[in-house]
Amino acid sequence: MANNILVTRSSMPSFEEYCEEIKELWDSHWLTNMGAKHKQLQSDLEKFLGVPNVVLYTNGHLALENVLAAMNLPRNGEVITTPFTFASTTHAIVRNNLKPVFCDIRKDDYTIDVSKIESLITDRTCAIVPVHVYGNLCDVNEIQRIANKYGLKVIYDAAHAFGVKYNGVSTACFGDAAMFSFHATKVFNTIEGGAVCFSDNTLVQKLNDMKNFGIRGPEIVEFVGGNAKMNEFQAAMGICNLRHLDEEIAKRKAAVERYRERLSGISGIKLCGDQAGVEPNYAYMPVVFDELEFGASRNEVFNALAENGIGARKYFYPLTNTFDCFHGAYDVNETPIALHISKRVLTLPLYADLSIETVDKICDIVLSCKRAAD
Ligand code: T4K
Repeated sequence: MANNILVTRSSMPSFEEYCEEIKELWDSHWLTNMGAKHKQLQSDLEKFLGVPNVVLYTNGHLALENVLAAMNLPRNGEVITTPFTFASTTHAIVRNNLKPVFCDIRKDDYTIDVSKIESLITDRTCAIVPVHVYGNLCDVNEIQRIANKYGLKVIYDAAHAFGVKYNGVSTACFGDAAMFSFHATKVFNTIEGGAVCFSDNTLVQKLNDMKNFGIRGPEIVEFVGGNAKMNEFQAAMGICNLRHLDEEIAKRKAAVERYRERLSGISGIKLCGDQAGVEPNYAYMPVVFDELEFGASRNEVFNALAENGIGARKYFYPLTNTFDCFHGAYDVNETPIALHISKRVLTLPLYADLSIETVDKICDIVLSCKRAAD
């Protein structure tokens, strides 16, 4: 049976609102290369996130690759990160000729286990790339303390954490820089897109030139850059979607609350809870299944949902440190909790327009797996 409820569904403004926003592009014929929409979205985001600098990108991955390159990290330098993430995080490190050193994750929120970072630091360590996975906030204070002690850069993969705040401060404001993804599947999207946020003003020119071939002026090419510019149609989508972000998050919250009502307290099911001081964005709905207690494995639940037209996803399985492309370079046993969780986690459908009736249907199927095993 074809899946008809997928893990997520892009949020879009009304057709009329988007058309109104892009109308001017037919007057100006200015479609890309840091046009008026690009400038407006950048300034809207700086205000919204309360961060001094936002540089926009065509996608989150190139944003992360570029900001890592901009940090002038030594070739083959070691970067402490986690394998419980999307391919992008690890690939951005490796594609910068840096060496990922994998740290395990915490059992409760799946972010980097800060108690294990210091034991991984060597004289080649140059940076930490933690991931606010599912929008769960890393221990930003402890990470900064360690980074200050050892003189390390901190670049957050905040792809999932747009709109998340800690004690009223946006995730854009932590570390040396934070990268957001504005992909179609995210809480806030620009179709494809991404951004790097930071306070160091000296990085602005560098990042802007890096995403535009290293071109400083019509006759000056300062260095060998690439092309990672966000176009005007993407920026226009962002301008529209930002107007509806509060509503988007409120609708997601309602769905998450229903999931929690139905699934919490069931033996063998583990959900993420709210984090102290954190204003969440309800980006994903991860559920961890303990086969012994629940009576059915993650894969059995996945299959039961698929048979009923529900497309849950195994974000993040497999771990990035097991990817074929690395030819066994990393030892997965060094991150046992990440391995444990990746074999048991399922992200259930979650998006703004997901109805409570559909959440109930999904929960009925999940719970029927337990009953079948009793
Ligand atoms: N760091 C982290 C931690 C990330 O999770 C990501 C991206 C990045 C960095 C890199 O950011 P970007 O360069 O992507 O901006 C999806 C997304 O493509 C990817 O952005 C995301 N993470 C990752 C977790 O999920 P897939 O391969 O699972 O996507 P796909 O095509 O299977 O789509 C998933 C579901 O989304 C579909 O079942 C239906 C829905 N969907 C998809 C598309 C493309 C829509 O509703 N509309 C759409 O246009 O990677």
